[in-house]
Amino acid sequence: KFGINQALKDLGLRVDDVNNGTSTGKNWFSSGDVIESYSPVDGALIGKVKATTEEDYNKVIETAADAFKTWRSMPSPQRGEIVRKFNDELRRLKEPLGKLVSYEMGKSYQEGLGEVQEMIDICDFAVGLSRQLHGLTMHSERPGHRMYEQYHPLGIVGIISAFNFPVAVWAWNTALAWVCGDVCVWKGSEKTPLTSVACQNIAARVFDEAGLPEGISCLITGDYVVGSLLTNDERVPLISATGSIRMGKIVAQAVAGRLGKSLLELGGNNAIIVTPDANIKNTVIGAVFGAVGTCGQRCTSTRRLIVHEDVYDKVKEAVVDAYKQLRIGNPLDENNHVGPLIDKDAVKHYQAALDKVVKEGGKIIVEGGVLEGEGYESGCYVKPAIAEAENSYEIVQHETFAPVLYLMKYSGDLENALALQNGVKQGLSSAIMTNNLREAERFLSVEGSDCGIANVNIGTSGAEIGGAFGGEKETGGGRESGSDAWKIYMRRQTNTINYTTELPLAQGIKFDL
Ligand code: UN1
Repeated sequence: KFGINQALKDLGLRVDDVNNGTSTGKNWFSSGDVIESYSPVDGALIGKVKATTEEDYNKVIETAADAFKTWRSMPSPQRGEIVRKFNDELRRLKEPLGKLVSYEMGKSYQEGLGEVQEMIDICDFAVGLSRQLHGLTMHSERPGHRMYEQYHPLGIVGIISAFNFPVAVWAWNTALAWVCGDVCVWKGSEKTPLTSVACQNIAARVFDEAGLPEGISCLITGDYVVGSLLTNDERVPLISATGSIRMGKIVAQAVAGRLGKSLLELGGNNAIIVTPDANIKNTVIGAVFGAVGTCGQRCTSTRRLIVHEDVYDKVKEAVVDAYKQLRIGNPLDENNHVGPLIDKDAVKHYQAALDKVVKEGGKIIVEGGVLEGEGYESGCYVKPAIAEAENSYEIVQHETFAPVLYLMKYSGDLENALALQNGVKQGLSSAIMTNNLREAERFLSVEGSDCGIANVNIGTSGAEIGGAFGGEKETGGGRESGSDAWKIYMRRQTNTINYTTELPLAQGIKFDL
């Protein structure tokens, strides 16, 4: 049903192999415990893969290190040409891959396709970038000297990604890292192992057909145990990790302990400020998509709606009304807006958040609950909920990866809304809905939003790949995807060349021998 077996077949995942836990992709050696992948859509076992053991891991890293010697010497526009070929394959396989993302992760098919589109977009970006890895040139203070800087590949980039964007976040990293001349070792989420294998197979085939060494793209599978092999490994100069703040703190300390580089994309607690000058219709679309899209499991999901008292009742009514229209069910059925949460653990966290907000004094205005009965057998379908709450509540201060939206009121000046918006530890995405230029500019000013992403008249989620993506404070400070985010994947070198017959010293120092 919904063509899942066909999608697996199109992606080269042989169903019987996958089901026996014997499936092995190229450039991926895994011989450890079996990881089972159950779909949150219908609870079915989709397939099994084996976890990477320490021995497997070392083999992967050696293969990657070996591949780096070839890859780093290839001119970057030629590396870009390989990324272009990889992108051709993504375009060809967009539908089956989008379908597998939807089925294994639970986001709507539209969003699954959207995620593959993000992969395609970042690859296009990377191909152009492959001719633009510019350094600056500068004027030397010494006569007959030239100074410039250049960027060299780093080496092995370790990528740790989360279940919620099981393929796009890998691509954001790997497409840039590849044109930069790095080789990648990817640990995808153990909750979505098959999408990782599917991607790895696509990449491996492209490299293989180009006669390039295996190891430019590597996959390791498993939980935090295999992740910690990567984060503690001195052979891996950069770790790019996406996930919870808790995970990020562990990764950051491990990597800092060996003075490696880390790029962290951690939790958000994203708010939309709705001012008296907001367009209410657009506010509702932005807020509802932001809160319930991907079943509230985006790091950019809208968690808080901060509404001015003058429009509070109107906005509240419109949003509550919109929630009544939401259709919850199989995400592969395009009539549904909201699919399941990733697993039953996530359902527990969702329920605990709703209990907690009530205990702290919040008022539920759109009832939540776990859905049962036909079509909901997996036990992962929940009703998106809204609670009126105070920003200071402990539960509001934390990111709950579920469709729970907190509604709060502000009065008076925008400054009061900004204090609420910035009054959390996370700093990923933020938005203001207003037609008032002064308010919009204040929101974007130094006294405005403290987040890595600040939007005017759009919601908090749905960033395009062209901008640098990431956030401040406990979100981790990393930037990936567009703009100049590529620089972290390279090492910078400053070069000074003397083309005279003398050796003048800098700062005019005399040193006569
Ligand atoms: C994430 O949730 O980890 O802006 C990334 C967005 C997406 C990416 C989200 N383009 O919502």
